[in-house]
Amino acid sequence: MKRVITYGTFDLLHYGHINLLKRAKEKGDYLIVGLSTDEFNTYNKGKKTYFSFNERKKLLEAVRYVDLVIPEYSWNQKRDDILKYHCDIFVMGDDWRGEFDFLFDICEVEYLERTPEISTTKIKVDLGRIQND
Ligand code: C2G
Repeated sequence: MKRVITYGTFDLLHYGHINLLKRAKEKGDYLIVGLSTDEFNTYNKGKKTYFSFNERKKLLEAVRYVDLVIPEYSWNQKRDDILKYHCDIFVMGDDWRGEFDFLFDICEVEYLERTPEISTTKIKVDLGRIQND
């Protein structure tokens, strides 16, 4: 069984996230998602999420490509996670290209093209415009 792992905040889950998860799953048989906790988002990523960790976790667990959701609480847990869950491939969107090459010694590292035109930020801006129209 080929095990794949990826990480993210996945707030306001959208088709760009789904495209990433679909392609990540296609790289193997089992997909683990390291989901950023509320604390990690606030204090380490400077991200304010609309949905809480538990709400985002429920949404991801409903996605057919996702087999397991684990908490991401630190920038430094990836190596331990990959070893603990015996992951063969680490996947991230290519906005992170190069950032995780240091994991090459324990697994394959693949950066997949981001889906253009969609982002959580764009959704928030567009919704803000609609409200003000
Ligand atoms: N993504 C994508 N296309 C988009 C938007 C996002 O392919 N239009 C991908 C990102 O490249 C990332 C994943 O979807 O691989 C999750 O995106 P975010 O929730 O924005 O993740 P991020 O905040 O980049 O957190 O330790 C790694 C971090 O937790 C990654």
